Amino acid sequence: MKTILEKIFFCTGARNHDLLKIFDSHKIHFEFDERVASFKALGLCKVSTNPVAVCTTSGTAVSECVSSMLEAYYSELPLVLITGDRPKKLHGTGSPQTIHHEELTRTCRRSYVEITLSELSTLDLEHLAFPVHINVLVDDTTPHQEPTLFHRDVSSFEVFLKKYHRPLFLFSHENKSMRPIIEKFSEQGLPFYAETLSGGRDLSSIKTEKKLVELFQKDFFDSVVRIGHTPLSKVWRLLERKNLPVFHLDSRNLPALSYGEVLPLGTSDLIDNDVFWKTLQNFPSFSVEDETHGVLNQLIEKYPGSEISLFKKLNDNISSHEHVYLGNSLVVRFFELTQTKNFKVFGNRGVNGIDGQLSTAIGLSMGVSDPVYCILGDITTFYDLSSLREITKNLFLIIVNNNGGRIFDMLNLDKRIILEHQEDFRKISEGLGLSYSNRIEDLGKVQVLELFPEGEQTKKFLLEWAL
Ligand SMILES: Cc1ncc(C[n+]2csc(CCOP(=O)(O)OP(=O)(O)O)c2C)c(N)n1
Repeated sequence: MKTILEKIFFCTGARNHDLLKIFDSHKIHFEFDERVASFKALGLCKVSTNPVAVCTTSGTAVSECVSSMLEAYYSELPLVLITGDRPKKLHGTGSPQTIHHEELTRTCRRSYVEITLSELSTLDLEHLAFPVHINVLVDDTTPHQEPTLFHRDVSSFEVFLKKYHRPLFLFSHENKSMRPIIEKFSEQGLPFYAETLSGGRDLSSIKTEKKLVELFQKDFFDSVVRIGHTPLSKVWRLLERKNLPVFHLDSRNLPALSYGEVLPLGTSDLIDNDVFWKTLQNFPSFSVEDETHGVLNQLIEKYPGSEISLFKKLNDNISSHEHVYLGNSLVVRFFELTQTKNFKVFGNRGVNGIDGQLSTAIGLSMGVSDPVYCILGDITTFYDLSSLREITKNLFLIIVNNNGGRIFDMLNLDKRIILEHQEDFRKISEGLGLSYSNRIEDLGKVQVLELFPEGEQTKKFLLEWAL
């Protein structure tokens, strides 16, 4: 950047990762909590001669900076909010972690610029009034695809299926469990993948995401029918590039991709819809051989200390039908990978923030009398630390402490954004009067159970699993 920045409070994320190379590395201060980072930046603004920046990934990471931007606006401080955004073509589609950044800061900025990554490197802030919001469209190069068609009539689903032979049926999640429709669908003799938040994970005929991705990459499927909100699975991200025909059955009327045909119907509309079920019954059945589950179990035995094996133990030790709240990042993925039981699964997958996860689980536990098992990563727990003051009696917090944001390790991103640490939650839990253990045998007996997977074993596991 042309303008000298006093410091850049860089909040870790995949979307803003590429912005790292633009900044003077001596001036970067890494953080994971955007609210904290942006207030630190605000504090520094008070005494520095140059503007101070906070840089975030997309989604709720941006809204977490609104309070400090408001303070900067009314105090006339030179705060610079730099946000990594998804490509323009995905705006307004409901695609993962994609929200309207521009709208969020309308009342707390004096200038706004929307630019590409290369434009950021030459940007001069001199003529811009502070606070300023710079929204960077990362990876805005992929060509635009066919516009999305929106339908009102279920017969369009019939028309779509007539064109294809091997559709992938993908059940993601809705605001209520999708289990009833998945149960009915499983009798149709068609392969499908049900994600953990769908409530029907244990019924899925395709057992692992690895198998799903393999089939997808071998062009086994010629189309996709998505039922529910924005999926979690890796195939969803691959689809954006692959351009396979997609039919979206989404009650929000969102494609969650830059293309596809959308029918704004949810499972409560579909469960008794004759045209929908007749279309499926008339479809020639086909099947998938899934051997990956055996491989998974072998690796779980081979690497008992790995994070995945630990999740398998959680699956085995939590009884069916219990409430489970899953944090974003690896937790939701590894839980899905090892899940074999019918749990009531919850999470915040609207925009996938790691903020407010423990509070959401506490709120949920206030509405039920049964136990709620809340599984979070260490960084996610740190983010919501003040919630630890008020853990409800029926909430059992399970922290999977792998010493940082290990998702970034898996994505092979700059190691600095993992924010590796050696801290644990024992003292803070006990200091707040919470019962604590690090033995899995104490699951359901203590309010805070902290588990420490063995990083080397996880690495070896994942290398052999090779997703
Ligand atoms: C509010 C917000 N800020 C940043 C991110 C980007 N982000 C996604 S995962 C992650 C790290 C999570 O670390 P941890 O909770 O330890 O889980 P692990 O990756 O180890 O499974 C971050 C910072 C986000 N999703 N939401």
